[in-house]
Amino acid sequence: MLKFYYHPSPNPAKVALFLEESGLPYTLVPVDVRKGEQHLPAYLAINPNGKTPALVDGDAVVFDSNAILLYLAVKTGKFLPRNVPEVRSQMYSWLMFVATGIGPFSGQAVHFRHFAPEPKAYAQQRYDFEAWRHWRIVNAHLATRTWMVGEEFTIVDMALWAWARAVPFVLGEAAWAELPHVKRFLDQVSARPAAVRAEALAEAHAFKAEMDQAAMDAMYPHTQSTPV
Ligand SMILES: N[C@@H](CCC(=O)N[C@@H](CS)C(=O)NCC(=O)O)C(=O)O
Repeated sequence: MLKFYYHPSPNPAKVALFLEESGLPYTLVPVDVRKGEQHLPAYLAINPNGKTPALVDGDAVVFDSNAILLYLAVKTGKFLPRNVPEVRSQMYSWLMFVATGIGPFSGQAVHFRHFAPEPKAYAQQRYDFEAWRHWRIVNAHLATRTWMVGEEFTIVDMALWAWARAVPFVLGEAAWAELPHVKRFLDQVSARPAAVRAEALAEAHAFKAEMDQAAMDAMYPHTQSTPV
């Protein structure tokens, strides 16, 4: 039985979608990052990066959401595009684009838009600019195609969907007017029954909702009221 270490936020959502799409049996293990559970020694033994998600499959331990997607796709043979170089090369490129561009820049844009203390104008402008730049690339890519790679729904779409859900929080409520193709993609994936089930996992546990000082300390340790 797979053990899926989960928090209701974008990177774990990618894995939740794969697990629900594939029907693989799994046990959900909540990791409440606003309570600091990502820093507990038992969790760090699974994911030394102290972030969610992680996956344990018998003796195999995988951390980092895109690594987990690749692991599960290779393990099951599901949600991979056609195995020809001109298609697989696109899969690796767009998967890493989401992993190293969409995710980190969107995450930092959220941090500076919603949580960082002043002064933050320069950092906010930089991450807002970069987040927009990445999302506009995706929007242009999706203008002429249904899915990110090839003709089928793949792990790249799962990775993108998880962050597309957060676009208004990342870029502001007006963002969809400028990203209509991303919105079409989001609606199409969100309508899949597995996506509905993946979203419902957020209710599986009473995760801490408040972003109070203790949560800030856990998630942004450099801001700690009592530095370690
Ligand atoms: N590169 C990692 C990033 C994981 C990550 O940032 N996870 C967030 C949730 S989306 C988290 O656990 N944050 C807790 C923290 O930063 O302390 C991945 O893709 O898995």
